[in-house]
Amino acid sequence: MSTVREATFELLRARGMTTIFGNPGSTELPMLADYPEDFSYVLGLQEAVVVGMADGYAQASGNVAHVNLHTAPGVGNAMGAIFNAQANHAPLLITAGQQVRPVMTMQANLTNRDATRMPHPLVKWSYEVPRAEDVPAAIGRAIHTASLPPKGPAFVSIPMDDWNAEADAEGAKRAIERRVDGRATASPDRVAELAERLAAASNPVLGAGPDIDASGGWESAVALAERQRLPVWAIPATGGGRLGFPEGHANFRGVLPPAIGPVAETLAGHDLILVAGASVFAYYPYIPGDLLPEGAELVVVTSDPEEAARAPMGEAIVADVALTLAALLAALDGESGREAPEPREAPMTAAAMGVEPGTPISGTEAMTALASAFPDDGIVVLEAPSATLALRNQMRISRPGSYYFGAGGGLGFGLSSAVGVQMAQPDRPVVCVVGEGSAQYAITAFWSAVAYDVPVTFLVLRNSEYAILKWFSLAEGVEGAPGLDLPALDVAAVAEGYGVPSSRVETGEELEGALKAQIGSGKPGLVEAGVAPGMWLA
Ligand SMILES: Cc1ncc(C[n+]2csc(CCOP(=O)(O)OP(=O)(O)O)c2C)c(N)n1
Repeated sequence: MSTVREATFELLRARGMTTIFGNPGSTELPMLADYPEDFSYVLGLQEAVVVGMADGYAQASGNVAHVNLHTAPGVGNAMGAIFNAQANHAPLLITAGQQVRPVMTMQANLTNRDATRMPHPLVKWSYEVPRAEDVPAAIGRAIHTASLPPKGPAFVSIPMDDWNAEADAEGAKRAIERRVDGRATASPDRVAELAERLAAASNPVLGAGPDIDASGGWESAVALAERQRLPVWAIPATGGGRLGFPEGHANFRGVLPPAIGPVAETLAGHDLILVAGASVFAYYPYIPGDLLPEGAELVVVTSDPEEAARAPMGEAIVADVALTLAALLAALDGESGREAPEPREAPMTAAAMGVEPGTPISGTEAMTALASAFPDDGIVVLEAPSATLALRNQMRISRPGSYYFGAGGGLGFGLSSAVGVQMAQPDRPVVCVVGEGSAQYAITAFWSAVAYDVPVTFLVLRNSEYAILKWFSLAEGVEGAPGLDLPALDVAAVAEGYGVPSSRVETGEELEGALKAQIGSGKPGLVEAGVAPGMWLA
């Protein structure tokens, strides 16, 4: 005879899910009792950090990550991070504790009174088990749901008295043995038709989205661009949690602007716009204009039926992105006679742009220093809004799985997901580039990095303001908004308080030296750079 808890851990073990990210409360303790030795528990000190770490871990490992939250208030704290995980297509099993069944109806303290409704629009499935013996099957179902395209969070609320109940051995066995796969291929006719159109187009272009990387389609995207001589744009930074194409490749043109009119203007002259692995598009701010350049057709390949359905223009093929790119390559079978696009120029250094080294460090100089200290196998986790474009331009990241960005736009993803990414990729140095404002939303992630000896390099860009919001004020014609300055925010001191060794730098040279010393040191560490205010474009 085994308990529901034993059967559930057996199921998690069978799925390779032996790490649980959590912040425990009284309602979770029965689940955590007699915690098996082959499982690890990663404690986050606030639920946004718990989910953020799991988000990074899930994306960088490719597997479903398990998050365990405290009943209603824990789920409440986690909501912004769950919003991000949904936008990132991060597969998460989210379990939460619940009062014991006998006192739920009288709503005893800590009862999650409407457990399934609470996370509802942010998860693919939200469920509370009707009977204790259904827990393993419900958790199995949530794992399958999270891992099927579009990947995302699935939620199960579990009354705390369920864990010690007797398991339904047969039901649990069936749940453990099930296999569910979800990499759907596009119909061969549709692929053949798209291949014909691509071959016949006079000036086609590829828009590369995050699910190219997530689906393993990186090499196919490169081969397609090379053989078909396609210039390639990254989809707007607002919607791209990962890169879909090497940004140092000769065919790469840059990052599309995030607004309606400017996207069409940027792509003017192209007759066929093929977008892979993205929504079209995560526009922001609202700048009206044509959705597409005149005479252009757009076809997007996405594994997300919702992305396909809600797009305001063009055609969509709902299928696995990597498999579809590979099928398209096979159908094209050969090289196009079109001329190869002009190679993109190398990034201009601060010196070449005539920017004098100085204090505070200019954006370009800071990103040049980072690019120079960054190792070939490094991974960037980015949440420094006003530096996003300069970083993409200066670093030109060119390996798969090397860039993570909170596609939802909710701050707090940066620090926390960097810890999870590093745990999933222990052999690659992770550099988390974060604004001093953004750092505050997940500040306790520093503690987890130290507690679990996760050797992330944190680069904090201190410009003493919410620079991006000042830029938005200009774009929106807003004057006199309060709350956009951040004087005297000392992240290095706070990080030291959590045990992260920290240093402050005021010149580009110091920054490069400090980064080189810290990256690859095998320990978490922080460099805080005093940088120039304003939006950095290159
Ligand atoms: C959870 C959440 N709250 C508020 C915001 C709004 N917001 C967007 S950017 C930003 C400022 C970020 O400041 P900082 O990290 O210092 O970067 P900078 O703009 O100076 O580059 C804020 C508050 C948000 N995106 N997410």
